[in-house]
Amino acid sequence: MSTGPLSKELFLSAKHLMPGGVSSPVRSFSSVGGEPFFVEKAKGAMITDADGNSYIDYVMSYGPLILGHAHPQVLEKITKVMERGLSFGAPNGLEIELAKLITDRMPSIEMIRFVNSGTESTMSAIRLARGFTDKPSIVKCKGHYHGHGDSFLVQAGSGVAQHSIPGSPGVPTDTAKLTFTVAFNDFDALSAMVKKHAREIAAVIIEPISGNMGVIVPDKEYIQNIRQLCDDHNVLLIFDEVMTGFRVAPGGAQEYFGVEADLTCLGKIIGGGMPVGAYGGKKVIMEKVSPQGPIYQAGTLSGNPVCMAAGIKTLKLLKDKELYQTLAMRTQFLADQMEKIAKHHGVDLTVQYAGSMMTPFFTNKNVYNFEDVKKTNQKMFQKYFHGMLDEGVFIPPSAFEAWFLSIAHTEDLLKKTLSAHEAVITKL
Ligand code: KE4
Repeated sequence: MSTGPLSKELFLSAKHLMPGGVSSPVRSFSSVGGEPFFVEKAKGAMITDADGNSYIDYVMSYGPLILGHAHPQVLEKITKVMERGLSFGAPNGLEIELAKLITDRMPSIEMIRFVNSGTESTMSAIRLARGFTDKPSIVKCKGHYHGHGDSFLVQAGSGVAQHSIPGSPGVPTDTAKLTFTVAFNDFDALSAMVKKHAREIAAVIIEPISGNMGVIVPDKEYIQNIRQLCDDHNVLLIFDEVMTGFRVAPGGAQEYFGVEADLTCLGKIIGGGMPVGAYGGKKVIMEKVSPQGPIYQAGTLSGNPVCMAAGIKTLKLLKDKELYQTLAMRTQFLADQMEKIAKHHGVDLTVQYAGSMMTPFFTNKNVYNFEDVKKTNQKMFQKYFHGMLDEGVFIPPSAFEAWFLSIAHTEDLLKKTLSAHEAVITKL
């Protein structure tokens, strides 16, 4: 499908002013071809482009909008608060309110610092880990995305060294060398790495449930074993729960697996669509953060009242457990039916999910790591993406992303999604 005339015009102007015409690369449709539509408005599970075309939205701003777009109670709360000022550059009570809501649900977080994005939360968390342990290196998993901090934009080095090399121009080799990369879901590889380099490794940072190479849910013992490994070798365990936090369970992946991290990175849902990130964890570690401790981190808009208000109302509306059960049931229903329909039409499809995030992989195998993901049929995904768009369903424009359901994704919208899915599958 080609976009409508107004989106085309907007994209043309945008490309003169912004690299690729977008504020974040995935939005450019570069992974699937074609041009992105420009959004006019969104409400609930629906998003409408500049030419008036509406779609059932499974991007949902890549995770924050578990309550759906423009939830009336969130808007009401923000409006009230913004009339008292947008940003103070001084402490305000709403920071305490959101901090309490988060720490009540994630007991591993005894103390928290607000920032403005997931990238800031992970960047700050590894600086804190390095400062606390006085060790320079970190370990991350291949296929995990922790934002665009230099230490994370790396790729596996050649040979056994596992010292990473820059994954983007502009990342210094000396910085990349301080990041070890290892396959996700392979405890032996991680254990060998940590045992060999424990003296220089400050932390292991992990997406406890992968979302950024598509959804991959590891076995519980994998996560439990990593916890023990870090304890045994004086290495901090950082859970990057920017995506999974308050998404896969009321208390995030740490509740899902029953495993606590030393530090947790958050974003997305805790801002309810407004720019909020946070990192937090054991008091003995967090007390090292400036101004209480020597490890510096700061931010002009951190903790600003309007963003805090959006997060507070969002988390308060996420209070009841039934909501998570409903979201999980609907996600499972959608995933199972999508697989069934594909099988009926002889198309290999595996849909992996956790809570209300899911990813369809065009393969007849389970997907356990980044190597598996790369073997899935990307060409077929591209056709599927455009087919679904033509049918009025907007899914993430990359096979390496997660779909997000919200409480606004009613059974009726799921049925509409499944008929679109069947219409597209038969043409693949
Ligand atoms: P932000 O800086 O984009 O707020 O958060 C970075 C980040 C950190 N950790 C995890 C687990 C994340 O998923 C993210 C951001 N997720 C992507 C979606 N794959 C954001 C979408 C985008 O880059 O535009």
